[in-house]
Amino acid sequence: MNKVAFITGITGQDGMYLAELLLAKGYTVHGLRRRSSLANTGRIDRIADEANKTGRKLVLHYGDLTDSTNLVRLVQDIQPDEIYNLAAMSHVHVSFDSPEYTANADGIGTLRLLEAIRILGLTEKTRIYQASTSELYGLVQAVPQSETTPFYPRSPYAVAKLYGYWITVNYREAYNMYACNGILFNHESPVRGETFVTRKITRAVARIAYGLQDVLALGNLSAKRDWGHARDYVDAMYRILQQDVAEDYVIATGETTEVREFVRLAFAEAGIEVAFDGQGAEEYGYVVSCGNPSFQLPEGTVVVKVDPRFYRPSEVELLIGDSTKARTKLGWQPVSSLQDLVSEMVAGDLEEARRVVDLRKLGYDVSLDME
Ligand code: NDP
Ligand code: GDR
Repeated sequence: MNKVAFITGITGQDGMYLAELLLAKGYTVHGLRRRSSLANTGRIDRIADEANKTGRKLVLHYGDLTDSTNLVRLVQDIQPDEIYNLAAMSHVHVSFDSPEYTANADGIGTLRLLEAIRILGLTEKTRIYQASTSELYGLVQAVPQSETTPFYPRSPYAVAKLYGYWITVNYREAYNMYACNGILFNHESPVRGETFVTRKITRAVARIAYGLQDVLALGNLSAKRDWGHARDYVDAMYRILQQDVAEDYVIATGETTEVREFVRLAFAEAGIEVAFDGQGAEEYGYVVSCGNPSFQLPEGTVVVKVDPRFYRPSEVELLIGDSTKARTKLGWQPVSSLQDLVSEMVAGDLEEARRVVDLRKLGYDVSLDME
């Protein structure tokens, strides 16, 4: 019998890659989608089409992590072997604006799913993966961060995820459930949400190169993140649920990079050399040379500036993960390097920008959404 998976957050970045992986492994995949006034299934439409053509099964259900009765009914109907709880209000900065909603969706939402499994008597059948995060480490206590490093969350998002982490551990211990946390460090891809810093950067690089945007406005350029590729990280999620014993794992590359350096790498990928000058809110990035003759960017053009609107009330300055446990026990390791990731993201955004330019040349009025 093929296994049945239920993915919350299937319309998000990780949901897309995970659905693709599980369908390829022969799973029947059910996903939770939210009702919205505009289409929100853009990331998985292609996968759903391919699944239909090849006779594989991908089923979407309306629902929300803030709605217990909906979740109980869905888990009852689906009878999943595995639940991947990826749904969350996942933007750290936005969580300062919506702290109560974030606690409800990201914290109590996890409890609602665990309770659905328990209420329905599925504790022996259904395994559950909780999307925990390196944001739990927050204010640096020690580096690199591993499964034993103390947590010190620094945002309403991270505090909500702290509840999700511990309630998952508690249900494992109290009810002998196969419930695990993957403590995943930042992972990105060409389908990363446009307001996370990597995608914001690669999209701006493409638009600036094609003359569609003047400048990239960023907040803290000195923050350091351990960035991997989402495709590699969903493979870890799958492996975490296939073990004999339920445990928690850190998933990371083990390398950390400043936001400023990511900017430099992304521009370089488009053939544009950028350097930085100035300090704090007065820092800026300018073009040193432009090796691509199609882009009109004279030396000295300012392409990056700091906008304090993007500073966070409390920041996480340094993340670098130690994933020795996952590498040893799960046989997991990342395939894509940071350079691979940057290349893939910039290539995707250059193509998108070029399409806009072409459409405008044909007389179409294409507007661009901006952060
Ligand atoms: P995204 O923001 O791309 O996707 C989030 C998903 O959750 C979307 O499908 C969204 O739906 C859905 N969602 C949001 N709120 C609700 C709700 N109340 N009820 C139901 N669904 C909801 O996140 P990622 O794919 O990047 O991340 C997946 C998970 O992993 C998240 O929980 C995130 O916090 C966590 N995480 C992510 C890391 C990363 O670097 N990407 C690192 C560590 C953890 P919609 O499309 O309608 O908005
Ligand atoms: P993060 O990712 O907060 O680590 O959470 P994000 O890409 O938003 O920020 C990374 C770092 O870049 C700095 N930064 C900016 N960030 C954004 N979004 N926009 C800016 O303009 C900007 N300028 C500088 C930030 O201050 C921060 O230090 C992500 C999410 O996917 C979470 O859901 C997940 O849990 C963690 O990664 C691991």
